[in-house]
Amino acid sequence: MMIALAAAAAALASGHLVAGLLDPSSSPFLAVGNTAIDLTPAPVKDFAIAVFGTADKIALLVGMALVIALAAVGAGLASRRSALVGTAAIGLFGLLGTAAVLVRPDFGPLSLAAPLVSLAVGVLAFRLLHSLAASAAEAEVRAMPGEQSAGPDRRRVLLSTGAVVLGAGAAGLGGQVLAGGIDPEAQRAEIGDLVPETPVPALPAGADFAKVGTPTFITPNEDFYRIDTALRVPRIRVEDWSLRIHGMVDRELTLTFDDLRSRPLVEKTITMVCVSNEIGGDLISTANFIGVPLRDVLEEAGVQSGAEQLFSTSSDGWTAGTPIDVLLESDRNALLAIGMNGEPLPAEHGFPVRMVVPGLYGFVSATKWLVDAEVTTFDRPAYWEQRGWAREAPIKTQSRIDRPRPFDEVPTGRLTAAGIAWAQHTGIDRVEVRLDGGAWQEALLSTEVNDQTWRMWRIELDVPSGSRRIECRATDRNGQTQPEERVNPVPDGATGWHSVLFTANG
Ligand SMILES: Nc1nc2c(c(=O)[nH]1)N[C@H]1C(S)=C(S)[C@@H](COP(=O)(O)O)O[C@H]1N2
Ligand SMILES: [Mo]
Repeated sequence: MMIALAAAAAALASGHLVAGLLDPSSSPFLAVGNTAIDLTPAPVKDFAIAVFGTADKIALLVGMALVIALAAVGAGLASRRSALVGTAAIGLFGLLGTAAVLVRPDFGPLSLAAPLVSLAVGVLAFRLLHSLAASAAEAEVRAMPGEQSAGPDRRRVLLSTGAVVLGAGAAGLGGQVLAGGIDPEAQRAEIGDLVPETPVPALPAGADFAKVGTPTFITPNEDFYRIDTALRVPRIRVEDWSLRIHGMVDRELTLTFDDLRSRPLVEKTITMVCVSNEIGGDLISTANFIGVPLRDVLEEAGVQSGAEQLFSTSSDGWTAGTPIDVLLESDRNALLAIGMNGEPLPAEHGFPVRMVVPGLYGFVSATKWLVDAEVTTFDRPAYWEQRGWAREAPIKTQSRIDRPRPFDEVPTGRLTAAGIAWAQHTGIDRVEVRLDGGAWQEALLSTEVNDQTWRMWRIELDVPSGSRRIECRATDRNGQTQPEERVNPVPDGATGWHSVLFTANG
């Protein structure tokens, strides 16, 4: 049992080490995890995001490790007599890892090395320890009571197993360190602060109501929500990075990071939101994005008639399809972004280059670690469309209550309620609030920054003592009031009014 566990650890760790040396994303353990993410049905993924939030990836890896350990224990127990079962089990897991690496979108000729080494080390370690243990047991049986046995003894088996576990630990750590060879932080430091030629105007006074409980208008980079399918944040060397724009264009373009940086950079304040955001959820954030207008780049390439979408691909093979007509709108301000709040993009937010399209949910527009952009028709479904989500997904008008919080206890009487509302690219016209299903009252809105961003609201309410329910609803500049009907995020975004239960005392 111990032997099988040690062999499994050795297999995983050696694969991780070789992957660290040659091609970090070919680590069989991570590849199985990534493939699991890609194959997971959307509802399960949504559940994982809802339960574990941004810790969903850790949860997956820990779960995988537990499954492998259990399988190893089982195989170890079944291998008491013969090494066959254990060898077969390790071989099976090895092949699974190899298959997972094979189907990775960034599969390259060197990628097979890691899973194959992993398979070989696993089988070898297991057979070696197993035969050692077998002969130790045999020697013990043969030895006369009180006599020293002639063959290898238990101690040696234990020591060898320990050595394999230690070796596995070292190899695993080595793999982590080597995979970290490209250090995004060092590269970001080298790029330094980004100074746009057209910066955003200074934030107007009264842009947020943070003092009464709304978020700050600009979300600090470290607090910006993060959603992606990447178990290991892609690490891209800036010098190696380029973006190919091709397909239904008159002139194919290949842009390097320097090409982008040497263009006149613009800065735009944009609120991004994830389609998986539940009513009242927090998958929404705002930043000053710095970059190159995507529309200019598309016009240089010359979009041909009949083109329907920009099919963008990340370095780790994730894809999004964005309607071309949206990207070509003169007031859309879609960006090839290289900066966020004055700094180069953080690694988790797409370093070195990502797309940002105001007014569209991230899954159809906000490709991080962008490396390829093909102008094409809608015939080709992108990552989430293949999994049952919508092809086109404009952001729905929404609002959220931040104060009071659910189950707050507040003093009876005057209460300041506050929250946010958003209708990117259309703008918020008004937010209304009501208590216990009573009459709607209009809230005070924060100063508008631009129509691509969220807006904060606040209102003074008279709250009688007892259990209370507060609701809010927003109306956008097209006159559309958000519908009361609750609809789940799948396939194109949740609807419904946010409500919060609280108690007034005294
Ligand atoms: N490469 C890549 N880009 C991606 C994704 C992804 O899984 N992989 N997720 C998208 C989704 S669903 C959203 S909501 C936004 C989130 O961007 P953020 O993590 O910077 O907030 O990125 C988009 N870009
Ligand atoms: Mo998303």
